[in-house]
Amino acid sequence: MRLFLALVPPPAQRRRLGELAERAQARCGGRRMPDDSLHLTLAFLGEQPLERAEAIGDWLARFSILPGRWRLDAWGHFRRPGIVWVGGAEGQPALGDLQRQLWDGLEELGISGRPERFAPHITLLRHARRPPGPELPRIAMAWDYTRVELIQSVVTQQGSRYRPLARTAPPEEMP
Ligand code: 2AM
Repeated sequence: MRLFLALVPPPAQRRRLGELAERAQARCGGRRMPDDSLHLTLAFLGEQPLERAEAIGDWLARFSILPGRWRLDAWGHFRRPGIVWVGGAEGQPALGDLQRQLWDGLEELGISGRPERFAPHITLLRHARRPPGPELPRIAMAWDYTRVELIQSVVTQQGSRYRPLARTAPPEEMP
């Protein structure tokens, strides 16, 4: 099973990201991510056997994260695969801390693949023909996140579809 850990936007942010994807597609072309597939990948785990998927799900369900706010204010572009994304300015260490903490746990479960660099982004378009330009709307969003999800990516004729398998425990109450 092809698995990844991600933050999934709450409905209001998802709608706003969908509108941005629409505008971006009008300029850049390419294939738009469906609104219900929008996410921020924290760890890509690749193909894993079923037993390991279950072990990851059990581990995640016992794990609770420090809730945080990610401020989104920038368009970006990975040229080679034609990915157009939105992300946040530098200087928001909480997401990097969360990504490291998750990989520490994954490595204890025997999973490898921690990337050398983590560039948090939400992919809006794939196979775009042009980069985002200045005519696209300015982005000023804040996303309050409280949980991480384990998601299975299932390849279909219409592209990848995502199926949530497990999630972190609710955040602990402050003492
Ligand atoms: P991205 O689109 O956000 O850049 C599920 O496939 C998610 O895992 C995708 O959102 C993708 O990130 C990421 N992903 C897919 N293949 C990957 C790979 N080989 N290495 C790292 N991340 C990957």
